[in-house]
Amino acid sequence: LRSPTRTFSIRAQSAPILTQDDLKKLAADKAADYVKSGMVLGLGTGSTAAFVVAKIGELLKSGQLTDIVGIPTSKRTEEQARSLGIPLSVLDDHPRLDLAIDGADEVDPVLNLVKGRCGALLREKMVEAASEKFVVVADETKLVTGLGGSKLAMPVEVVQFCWKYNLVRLKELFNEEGCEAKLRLNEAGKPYVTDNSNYIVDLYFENPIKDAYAAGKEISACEGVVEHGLFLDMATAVIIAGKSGVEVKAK
Ligand code: ABF
Repeated sequence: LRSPTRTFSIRAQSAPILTQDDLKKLAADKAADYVKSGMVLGLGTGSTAAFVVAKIGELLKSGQLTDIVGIPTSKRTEEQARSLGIPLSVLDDHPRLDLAIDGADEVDPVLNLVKGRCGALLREKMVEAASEKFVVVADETKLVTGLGGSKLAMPVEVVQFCWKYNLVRLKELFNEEGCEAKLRLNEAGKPYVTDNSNYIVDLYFENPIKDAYAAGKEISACEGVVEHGLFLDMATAVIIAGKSGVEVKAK
Protein backbone atom coordinates (compact mmCIF):
# COMPACT_ATOMS: atom_id res chain seq x y z
CA LEU A 1 0.00 0.00 0.00
CA ARG A 2 1.11 3.55 -0.74
CA SER A 3 1.52 6.16 1.96
CA PRO A 4 -1.73 7.12 3.69
CA THR A 5 -3.30 10.46 2.84
CA ARG A 6 -4.17 13.30 5.19
CA THR A 7 -7.65 14.72 4.94
CA PHE A 8 -8.95 18.17 5.85
CA SER A 9 -12.65 18.99 5.63
CA ILE A 10 -14.41 22.27 5.23
CA ARG A 11 -18.09 21.86 6.00
CA ALA A 12 -20.66 23.69 3.92
CA GLN A 13 -22.35 26.29 6.14
CA SER A 14 -25.89 25.54 5.10
CA ALA A 15 -27.28 22.78 2.94
CA PRO A 16 -28.33 24.31 -0.39
CA ILE A 17 -29.04 22.04 -3.32
CA LEU A 18 -25.78 22.00 -5.23
CA THR A 19 -25.46 21.00 -8.87
CA GLN A 20 -22.41 19.16 -10.15
CA ASP A 21 -21.19 22.43 -11.67
CA ASP A 22 -21.59 24.14 -8.25
CA LEU A 23 -19.38 21.42 -6.76
CA LYS A 24 -16.77 21.81 -9.49
CA LYS A 25 -16.72 25.56 -8.88
CA LEU A 26 -16.35 25.05 -5.12
CA ALA A 27 -13.32 22.83 -5.72
CA ALA A 28 -11.90 25.35 -8.19
CA ASP A 29 -12.31 28.26 -5.77
CA LYS A 30 -10.52 26.29 -3.07
CA ALA A 31 -7.68 25.46 -5.49
CA ALA A 32 -7.16 29.16 -6.14
CA ASP A 33 -5.87 29.42 -2.54
CA TYR A 34 -2.76 27.53 -3.72
CA VAL A 35 -1.97 30.11 -6.40
CA LYS A 36 0.46 32.86 -5.43
CA SER A 37 1.74 35.88 -7.36
CA GLY A 38 4.87 35.17 -9.40
CA MET A 39 4.07 31.50 -10.02
CA VAL A 40 4.55 29.56 -13.22
CA LEU A 41 1.29 27.70 -13.32
CA GLY A 42 0.07 24.65 -15.25
CA LEU A 43 -3.48 25.26 -16.52
CA GLY A 44 -5.56 22.10 -16.80
CA THR A 45 -8.26 21.07 -19.25
CA GLY A 46 -11.89 20.03 -18.74
CA SER A 47 -14.93 21.61 -17.16
CA THR A 48 -13.57 21.72 -13.57
CA ALA A 49 -10.20 23.07 -14.67
CA ALA A 50 -12.04 25.71 -16.73
CA PHE A 51 -13.51 27.07 -13.48
CA VAL A 52 -9.96 27.34 -12.10
CA VAL A 53 -8.76 29.19 -15.19
CA ALA A 54 -11.74 31.55 -14.93
CA LYS A 55 -10.96 32.21 -11.26
CA ILE A 56 -7.30 32.96 -12.04
CA GLY A 57 -8.45 35.36 -14.74
CA GLU A 58 -10.68 37.11 -12.19
CA LEU A 59 -7.90 37.35 -9.59
CA LEU A 60 -5.49 38.79 -12.16
CA LYS A 61 -8.07 41.29 -13.33
CA SER A 62 -8.78 42.48 -9.79
CA GLY A 63 -5.06 42.79 -9.06
CA GLN A 64 -5.16 40.17 -6.26
CA LEU A 65 -2.69 38.10 -8.29
CA THR A 66 0.21 39.43 -10.34
CA ASP A 67 3.07 38.08 -12.48
CA ILE A 68 1.49 34.74 -13.27
CA VAL A 69 2.71 32.74 -16.26
CA GLY A 70 0.30 30.02 -17.38
CA ILE A 71 1.31 26.87 -19.27
CA PRO A 72 -1.89 25.53 -20.89
CA THR A 73 -2.43 21.79 -21.30
CA SER A 74 -4.57 22.04 -24.45
CA LYS A 75 -5.49 24.37 -27.28
CA ARG A 76 -8.92 24.77 -25.64
CA THR A 77 -7.41 25.97 -22.38
CA GLU A 78 -4.97 28.18 -24.25
CA GLU A 79 -7.92 29.92 -25.94
CA GLN A 80 -9.80 30.37 -22.67
CA ALA A 81 -6.73 31.71 -20.84
CA ARG A 82 -5.86 34.05 -23.70
CA SER A 83 -9.40 35.44 -23.72
CA LEU A 84 -9.04 36.20 -20.00
CA GLY A 85 -5.71 37.97 -20.46
CA ILE A 86 -3.64 35.37 -18.59
CA PRO A 87 0.01 35.61 -19.77
CA LEU A 88 0.99 32.30 -21.38
CA SER A 89 4.14 30.38 -22.17
CA VAL A 90 5.28 26.84 -23.00
CA LEU A 91 7.34 24.13 -21.29
CA ASP A 92 10.26 24.83 -23.63
CA ASP A 93 10.61 28.27 -22.02
CA HIS A 94 9.50 27.27 -18.49
CA PRO A 95 10.58 23.67 -17.90
CA ARG A 96 9.92 23.88 -14.13
CA LEU A 97 6.48 24.90 -12.90
CA ASP A 98 5.55 25.87 -9.35
CA LEU A 99 2.07 24.42 -9.49
CA ALA A 100 -0.35 22.72 -11.86
CA ILE A 101 -4.10 22.49 -11.22
CA ASP A 102 -6.25 20.11 -13.24
CA GLY A 103 -9.33 17.91 -13.12
CA ALA A 104 -9.49 14.11 -13.16
CA ASP A 105 -11.85 11.37 -14.29
CA GLU A 106 -11.13 8.98 -11.42
CA VAL A 107 -9.38 9.43 -8.07
CA ASP A 108 -8.46 6.36 -6.01
CA PRO A 109 -7.82 6.23 -2.23
CA VAL A 110 -4.05 6.87 -2.62
CA LEU A 111 -4.62 9.79 -5.02
CA ASN A 112 -3.74 7.92 -8.18
CA LEU A 113 -5.79 9.09 -11.12
CA VAL A 114 -7.36 8.29 -14.45
CA LYS A 115 -7.26 11.36 -16.67
CA GLY A 116 -7.72 12.21 -20.30
CA ARG A 117 -11.39 11.66 -21.07
CA CYS A 118 -11.31 15.23 -22.31
CA GLY A 119 -8.55 14.18 -24.73
CA ALA A 120 -5.66 16.28 -23.37
CA LEU A 121 -3.78 13.56 -21.49
CA LEU A 122 -0.40 13.92 -23.20
CA ARG A 123 0.06 17.64 -22.59
CA GLU A 124 -1.50 17.30 -19.14
CA LYS A 125 0.98 14.61 -18.15
CA MET A 126 3.97 16.54 -19.52
CA VAL A 127 2.98 19.76 -17.75
CA GLU A 128 1.97 18.11 -14.48
CA ALA A 129 5.11 15.97 -14.31
CA ALA A 130 7.15 19.17 -14.63
CA SER A 131 5.34 20.84 -11.72
CA GLU A 132 6.61 20.96 -8.19
CA LYS A 133 3.02 20.58 -6.94
CA PHE A 134 0.05 19.11 -8.75
CA VAL A 135 -3.35 19.85 -7.25
CA VAL A 136 -6.40 17.99 -8.59
CA VAL A 137 -9.88 19.48 -8.52
CA ALA A 138 -12.90 17.21 -8.70
CA ASP A 139 -16.40 16.58 -7.48
CA GLU A 140 -17.19 13.52 -5.41
CA THR A 141 -18.49 11.51 -8.39
CA LYS A 142 -14.83 10.99 -9.40
CA LEU A 143 -13.93 8.90 -6.33
CA VAL A 144 -13.33 5.20 -7.04
CA THR A 145 -12.01 2.33 -4.95
CA GLY A 146 -9.78 1.14 -7.82
CA LEU A 147 -8.71 2.76 -11.11
CA GLY A 148 -10.84 1.68 -14.04
CA GLY A 149 -13.68 1.13 -11.56
CA SER A 150 -16.01 3.81 -12.94
CA LYS A 151 -16.69 1.70 -16.05
CA LEU A 152 -16.00 4.85 -18.08
CA ALA A 153 -13.13 5.27 -20.51
CA MET A 154 -9.43 4.99 -19.62
CA PRO A 155 -7.83 6.70 -22.61
CA VAL A 156 -4.67 5.75 -24.44
CA GLU A 157 -3.25 8.15 -27.05
CA VAL A 158 -1.86 6.26 -30.05
CA VAL A 159 -0.30 7.26 -33.35
CA GLN A 160 -2.70 7.09 -36.29
CA PHE A 161 -0.52 4.55 -38.15
CA CYS A 162 -2.14 1.11 -37.75
CA TRP A 163 -4.21 2.21 -34.78
CA LYS A 164 -6.32 -0.95 -35.03
CA TYR A 165 -3.25 -3.08 -34.41
CA ASN A 166 -2.67 -1.23 -31.14
CA LEU A 167 -6.35 -1.32 -30.18
CA VAL A 168 -6.25 -5.13 -30.34
CA ARG A 169 -2.96 -5.29 -28.39
CA LEU A 170 -4.27 -2.99 -25.68
CA LYS A 171 -7.48 -4.98 -25.28
CA GLU A 172 -5.47 -8.21 -24.99
CA LEU A 173 -3.35 -6.78 -22.19
CA PHE A 174 -6.42 -6.63 -19.96
CA ASN A 175 -8.31 -9.84 -20.71
CA GLU A 176 -8.51 -10.63 -16.99
CA GLU A 177 -10.15 -7.27 -16.24
CA GLY A 178 -12.76 -7.85 -18.96
CA CYS A 179 -11.58 -5.01 -21.17
CA GLU A 180 -13.33 -3.48 -24.17
CA ALA A 181 -11.34 -1.17 -26.45
CA LYS A 182 -12.87 1.42 -28.77
CA LEU A 183 -11.47 4.06 -31.06
CA ARG A 184 -12.73 7.45 -29.84
CA LEU A 185 -14.93 9.22 -32.40
CA ASN A 186 -15.82 12.90 -32.68
CA GLU A 187 -19.34 14.30 -33.01
CA ALA A 188 -19.25 13.74 -36.76
CA GLY A 189 -18.52 10.04 -36.23
CA LYS A 190 -14.92 10.41 -37.48
CA PRO A 191 -11.85 9.48 -35.42
CA TYR A 192 -11.21 12.02 -32.68
CA VAL A 193 -7.84 13.71 -33.31
CA THR A 194 -5.88 15.07 -30.34
CA ASP A 195 -4.02 18.39 -30.19
CA ASN A 196 -0.94 16.33 -31.10
CA SER A 197 -2.57 14.82 -34.22
CA ASN A 198 -2.96 11.37 -32.67
CA TYR A 199 -5.96 9.08 -32.08
CA ILE A 200 -7.35 7.86 -28.75
CA VAL A 201 -8.22 4.27 -27.90
CA ASP A 202 -10.60 4.18 -24.93
CA LEU A 203 -10.37 1.16 -22.64
CA TYR A 204 -13.44 0.10 -20.62
CA PHE A 205 -12.93 -2.29 -17.73
CA GLU A 206 -15.46 -4.69 -16.29
CA ASN A 207 -13.38 -4.80 -13.08
CA PRO A 208 -10.86 -2.30 -11.66
CA ILE A 209 -7.29 -2.67 -12.91
CA LYS A 210 -5.48 -5.14 -10.63
CA ASP A 211 -2.06 -3.48 -10.73
CA ALA A 212 -2.14 0.03 -12.19
CA TYR A 213 1.67 0.37 -12.02
CA ALA A 214 2.23 -2.79 -14.06
CA ALA A 215 -0.59 -1.78 -16.41
CA GLY A 216 0.99 1.61 -17.05
CA LYS A 217 4.32 0.01 -17.91
CA GLU A 218 2.75 -2.58 -20.21
CA ILE A 219 0.72 0.02 -22.07
CA SER A 220 3.75 2.32 -22.49
CA ALA A 221 5.79 -0.61 -23.85
CA CYS A 222 3.50 -0.95 -26.90
CA GLU A 223 5.22 0.72 -29.84
CA GLY A 224 2.95 3.40 -31.22
CA VAL A 225 1.42 4.23 -27.84
CA VAL A 226 2.12 7.87 -27.11
CA GLU A 227 0.68 8.19 -23.57
CA HIS A 228 -1.93 6.67 -21.27
CA GLY A 229 -4.39 8.12 -18.81
CA LEU A 230 -2.99 6.50 -15.65
CA PHE A 231 -1.45 9.33 -13.59
CA LEU A 232 0.30 7.47 -10.79
CA ASP A 233 2.13 9.10 -7.87
CA MET A 234 1.69 12.51 -9.45
CA ALA A 235 -0.97 14.35 -7.40
CA THR A 236 0.25 16.16 -4.29
CA ALA A 237 -3.29 17.07 -3.21
CA VAL A 238 -6.84 16.40 -4.37
CA ILE A 239 -9.65 18.83 -3.63
CA ILE A 240 -12.95 16.99 -3.64
CA ALA A 241 -16.21 18.91 -3.47
CA GLY A 242 -19.23 16.99 -2.25
CA LYS A 243 -22.71 17.71 -0.99
CA SER A 244 -21.39 18.02 2.56
CA GLY A 245 -18.46 20.33 1.81
CA VAL A 246 -14.99 20.50 0.35
CA GLU A 247 -12.35 18.00 1.39
CA VAL A 248 -8.61 18.28 0.73
CA LYS A 249 -6.73 15.00 0.57
CA ALA A 250 -2.96 15.48 0.62
CA LYS A 251 -0.01 13.12 0.42
C1 ABF B 1 -9.16 16.85 -17.48
O1 ABF B 1 -10.52 17.01 -17.61
C2 ABF B 1 -8.91 15.47 -17.71
O2 ABF B 1 -7.76 14.83 -17.62
C3 ABF B 1 -10.13 14.76 -17.42
O3 ABF B 1 -10.30 13.98 -18.55
C4 ABF B 1 -11.16 15.81 -17.39
C5 ABF B 1 -12.08 15.91 -16.25
O4 ABF B 1 -13.10 16.68 -16.77
P1 ABF B 1 -14.20 17.39 -15.96
O5 ABF B 1 -13.53 18.29 -14.99
O6 ABF B 1 -14.94 18.10 -17.04
O7 ABF B 1 -15.00 16.30 -15.33
O8 ABF B 1 -8.75 17.34 -16.31
